[in-house]
Amino acid sequence: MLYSIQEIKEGVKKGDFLFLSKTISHIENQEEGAAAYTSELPMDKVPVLGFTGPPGAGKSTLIASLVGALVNEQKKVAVLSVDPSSVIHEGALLGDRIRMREWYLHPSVFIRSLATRGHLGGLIQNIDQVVLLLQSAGFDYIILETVGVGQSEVQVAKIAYPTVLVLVPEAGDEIQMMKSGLFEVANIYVVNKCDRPEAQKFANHLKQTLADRSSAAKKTYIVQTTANTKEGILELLDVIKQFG
Ligand SMILES: Nc1nc2c(ncn2[C@@H]2O[C@H](COP(=O)(O)OP(=O)(O)O)[C@@H](O)[C@H]2O)c(=O)[nH]1
Ligand SMILES: [Mg+2]
Repeated sequence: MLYSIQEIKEGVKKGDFLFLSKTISHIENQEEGAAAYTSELPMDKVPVLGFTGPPGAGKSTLIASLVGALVNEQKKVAVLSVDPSSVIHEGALLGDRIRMREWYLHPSVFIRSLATRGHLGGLIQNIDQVVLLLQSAGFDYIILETVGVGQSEVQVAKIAYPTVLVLVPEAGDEIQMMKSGLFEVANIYVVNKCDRPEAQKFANHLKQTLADRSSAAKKTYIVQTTANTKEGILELLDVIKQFG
């Protein structure tokens, strides 16, 4: 049974997680009438933070730590992870669940994954709508996690501001990112896994590369983190807040 626009307005205002989850399912499955769900929502200007980067870079770990810092500030946070629904990815999804485990039952944290089903047009429209819904549901921040492997992530990055590109000091990733176009759309560059020996060298190289590429108009930020020990997380949050 689909909801009426009135039910949506009331349910979203209450911010009930179960209701939000059901509503997102309707949107995700493109149920009849779901396209109109967000037509009368207030469109609050809630920041949408985008996290992208190669699989395994530590996006989920970083987000889990950041959520911790935000919850400490009494903030309410919604985390959306966008996953291409392929069999190989199920393992990663499970990994995300483990990484985010401590937040699954927290009353200030709403976590949800969206499958992309390889259908780009539908995907973007759906994400827009889900984000809009969440922006009306009383959250202080919405965090989007996408795997930075293709053009769809560049499009998702357009919804988010700032977009955080998570890189790791491993050969190949950097080159992959530069090719993907994500390098251009990112506002904040995170060098994660700074506990690795090559991290400083990688960060220096990244700084040089960005200095060579970026125009004077675009200020770039590089933050070094070790997500699993929460090192650099508060610094990252400070930088994110500058995009207010
Ligand atoms: N050594 C180290 N491992 C990390 C760090 N951040 C994340 N990891 C590990 O890297 C793996 C992938 O992390 P995950 O957050 O799932 O990456 P995602 O695919 O980008 O979301 C996990 O085993 C994490 O525990 C870090 O700063 N240092
Ligand atoms: Mg992840």
